[in-house]
Amino acid sequence: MARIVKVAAAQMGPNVHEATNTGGPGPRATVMARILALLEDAAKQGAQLVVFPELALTTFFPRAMITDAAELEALFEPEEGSGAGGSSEAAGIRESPHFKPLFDRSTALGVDVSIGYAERWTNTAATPPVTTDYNTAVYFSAATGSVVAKYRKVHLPGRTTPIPDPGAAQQLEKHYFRPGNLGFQAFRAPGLVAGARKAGGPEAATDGAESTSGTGDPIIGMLICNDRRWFEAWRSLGLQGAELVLCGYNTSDYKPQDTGTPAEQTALALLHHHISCQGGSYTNACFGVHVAKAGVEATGQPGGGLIGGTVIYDPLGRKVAEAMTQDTDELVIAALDLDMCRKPRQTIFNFANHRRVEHYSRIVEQVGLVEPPLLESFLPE
Ligand code: CDT
Repeated sequence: MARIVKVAAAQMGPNVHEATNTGGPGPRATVMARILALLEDAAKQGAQLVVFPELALTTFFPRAMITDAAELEALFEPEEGSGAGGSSEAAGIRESPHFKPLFDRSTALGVDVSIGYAERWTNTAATPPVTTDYNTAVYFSAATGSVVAKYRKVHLPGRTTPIPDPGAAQQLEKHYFRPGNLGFQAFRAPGLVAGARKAGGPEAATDGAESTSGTGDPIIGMLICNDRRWFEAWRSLGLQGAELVLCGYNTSDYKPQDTGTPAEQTALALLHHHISCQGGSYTNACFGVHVAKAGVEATGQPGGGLIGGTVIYDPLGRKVAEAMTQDTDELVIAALDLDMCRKPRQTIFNFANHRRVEHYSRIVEQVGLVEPPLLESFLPE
């Protein structure tokens, strides 16, 4: 039975905050109306899954230092529970007034959704309760009417304090968020393909991944923006057989403090984006769905512009489809045959046959760069 999933990458134009032009939530109702319009359009075109960008409900506020507590609070979705706050405790976001219209409509249309937002998690089991902010994405399954997976961004770029130059573009994710604590956990999305093998079913294989590979419900992983540049993240998902990697992003197009004209910097940012996405898909034999929030969110502010580049790559590293626009709401839709993941997994990227983990310890034991020692002296002439 063919395992084909029709996916829509829902690129979003800028979420402009007219009031402060810096970092507020933007007019939430307008943003949600755009998100719902993209969902409706995708459903009409037969999409089964719609992927939205990182921090889809708000502007990319880490470009500014926000000191007003109320303004900051309005950018976050509050959630709470007595554990780490993974998908099993995601009822809060399911019922959040900001998200409920989207999840209700997604359920009615039978279309899954993956979307990013700023999460304010309170662990109520701690005394006193502990609140932690994360840059988060959830996967909402229309078949179950619930959030079946949550991912918290692991690689937070930028700084904890602003660059002390008023002309510089800021990237303050390390100030606003803590690194994700849920790891790179792949999961299966129910109801996307017909005839998927189930655990304990009459025909279920008993001899491991080799024989069940490519027969169950689709295996999905989520990354958020900067994560796509880290091959450790991709491999963590690849090792779980992820067939579809979903990644929303906000990547600035120009920083005055960097070298090059705006056009040159934008071209380089797009090049690095595509290299990362293409390489991740190829070396892990998976599809990658990469979705931009794009365009100018904060006029006249350094770092106020974001690249487009919404794109879908296949397991051989080929572009399947990409956005025509660089700064507007636009759907990029493709039917993805998940069976394409199988051949490279049986050959060049057959991990079980070819990986040499005895030589990889440095990757997890060492964080920063350690060069070989300097040579003692010049080599003789
Ligand atoms: N949102 C996010 O992670 N943005 C970063 C900007 C880093 S500067 C190139 C990114 O990796 O795209």
